[in-house]
Amino acid sequence: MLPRLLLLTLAAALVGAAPHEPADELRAEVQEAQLQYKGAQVLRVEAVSEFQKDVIKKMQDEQVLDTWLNPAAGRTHVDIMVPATALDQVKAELQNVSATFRVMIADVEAAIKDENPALSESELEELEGRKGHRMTFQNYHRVSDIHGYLDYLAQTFPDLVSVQTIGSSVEGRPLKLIKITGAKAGPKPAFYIDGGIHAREWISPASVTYIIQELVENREKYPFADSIDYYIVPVVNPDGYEFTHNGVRLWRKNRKDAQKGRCAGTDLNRNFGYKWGGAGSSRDPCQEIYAGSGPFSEPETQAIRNFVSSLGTTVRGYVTFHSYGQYILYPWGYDKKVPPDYTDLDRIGKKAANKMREVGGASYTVGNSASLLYAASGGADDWAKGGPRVKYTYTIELRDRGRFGFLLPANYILPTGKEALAAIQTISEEIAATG
Ligand code: 0X9
Ligand code: ZN
Repeated sequence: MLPRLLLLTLAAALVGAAPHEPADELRAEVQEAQLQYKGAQVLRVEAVSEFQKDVIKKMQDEQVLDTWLNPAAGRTHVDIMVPATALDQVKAELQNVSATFRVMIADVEAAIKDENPALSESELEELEGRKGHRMTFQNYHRVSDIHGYLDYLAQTFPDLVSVQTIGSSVEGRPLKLIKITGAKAGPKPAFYIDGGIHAREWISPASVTYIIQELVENREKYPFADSIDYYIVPVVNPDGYEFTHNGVRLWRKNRKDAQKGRCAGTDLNRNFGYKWGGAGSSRDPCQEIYAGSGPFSEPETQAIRNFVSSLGTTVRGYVTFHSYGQYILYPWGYDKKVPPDYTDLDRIGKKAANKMREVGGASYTVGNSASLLYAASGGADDWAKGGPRVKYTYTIELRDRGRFGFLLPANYILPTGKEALAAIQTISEEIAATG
């Protein structure tokens, strides 16, 4: 943010120390961000022309604002979060270029307080005593609850489920993967699913955990699952996710170089090694779309690459869940091009969108990632399609369309989880039918 230096100084004064030790720097960063949320607003800027887009992009590059949602085909608005200190300046700039806007979130700090009435430690303990785990779908949970639930499932359903650690995050947290084995004998197609690449998109790990619950604990409802081996990582970026719970709610990247103070983090969805470093990614560590020091420079993306590659050609599905906007996106993301089999991806994507509307009520738009949203290189989906050549590769942007954005209240977890499962069901049925 532009007034960053000023805020850093102010934050340092508030914590009572000049930021010289790494811990002080971190505390200052957290304090700074929290200050920025007080009175910050999310604005929806309508009918964005190329010129108006450039003005917003310049303010984004200068870190005056944070773009939450970019314009997409057939939808010309852009959502931006603006700290209270920059509101006058940004609104004046927008008026200067005749851009109209309306306030979507009037106070980001208040929206953060409202989204997740967290369970107390005693409530969580009661839950654990009664059910054997702490997971619910009425609240967003910490990584330890989500991982604890995976371990509970492995213990409770040993014939169906196994849990393995496929690597460690920058800060040493385990990257846990659950395998849910299809009951059918013989070799089966594999389906890789993940969530939580972007730390602030809380609905993603919550929905992926819901999918896991359904495929394991309510298995009889999903006969297609007998023909498929699922490999699911609910939290790809546990460091970033934890940081959004105990530090900066709207953090996006991983926590690479967090100890160095300013400009930590790599955008894991720009770090995959297919067309790495191209359009829509940045070499500047201070940017939200920083691609990292090289392709697969991060342990989190390395772990996924190594694991998925180890499955060989059996992988037929690859879905990575994000938010927000309600999109089913297929490659390519690096450029406005489509893979040769895009008609299959489009057909199954549309089938999934119909099923999602049926079960959850929300409308999802289907299309090629770069054409529908924007070009962004180094994404997980492009690597899955371009590297191991997984047939049904998608990025799904879950709810909502901007009313709450990343701050989607916890009572939306169930309907959104049901939609996410409906998408997985549609893709699974296709994979099961075609082998
Ligand atoms: O920009 C992204 O990484 C994704 N959107 S998000 O708002 N969740 O950050 C979209 C990624 C689409 N896929 C590629 N561009 N490869
Ligand atoms: Zn995302």
